Amino acid sequence: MAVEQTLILIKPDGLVKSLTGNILSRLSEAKLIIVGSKTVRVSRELAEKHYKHLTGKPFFEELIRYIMGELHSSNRVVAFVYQGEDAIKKIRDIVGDTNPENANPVSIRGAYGRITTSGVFENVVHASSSNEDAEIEIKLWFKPEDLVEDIYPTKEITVSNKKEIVWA
Ligand code: IDP
Ligand code: MG
Repeated sequence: MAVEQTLILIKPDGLVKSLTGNILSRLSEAKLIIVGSKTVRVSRELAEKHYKHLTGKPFFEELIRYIMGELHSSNRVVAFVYQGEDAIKKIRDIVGDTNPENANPVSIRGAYGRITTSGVFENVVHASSSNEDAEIEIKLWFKPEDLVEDIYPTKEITVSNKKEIVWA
C-alpha cells in the first residue's frame, strides 16, 4: 500500500456545531499523521476553485455559499493534510457517504450531517476522493511552507515589488 496524502476540511456547519474535537477524535482512528493544519477564510475564488468539478450543478451556488460560511454566519473552515498508508480510503470510510441520509450512521456525516430545506448536503467535512484530487486540493489550500513534509516538487522563484503584510 502506498503512502498517500488527503485534504480534510471541517466545514462551517462542523465549526458552528462545535464538532472539531469529535471529528478529530474519529479521524484519529485511521492512525495517520497530520502534516499541515490551518484556519482559512474562504473567498469566493477559493470556493469556486475547490468545487470546480461541480460547476453547473443546480446546487452549485448554494454549495459555494455553504463552504464560504454564508449559511452559518462564519467565514472560515479548518483545513488539515493527513498522511499515511491508504489515507484517502481510510479517511473516506470514517467520513461516510456524500449524502448524509445514505451515510453509515456511525460515520461522521451519518452522525452529524443533514440535508437543508434548500437541498444542500450539509455534511460537516470534506475529504479528498482520489490521489489526483488530493494533490490539486492540497496545492489549492496550502503553500509548501505550511507543510512539514515535502510531498510535492517545489521550485524557488524571486518575486520583486511584492507587498507583504507583517506584524506592525
Ligand atoms: P464529496 O464531498 O463526498 O467528495 P462531491 O460530489 O465532491 O462529494 O460534492 C461536494 C459537496 O457538494 C458535497 O460534500 C456536498 O456538500 C455537496 N453535494 C454533492 N452532491 C450534492 C447533491 O446532490 N445535492 C446537494 N449537495 C450536494
Ligand atoms: Mg469530492
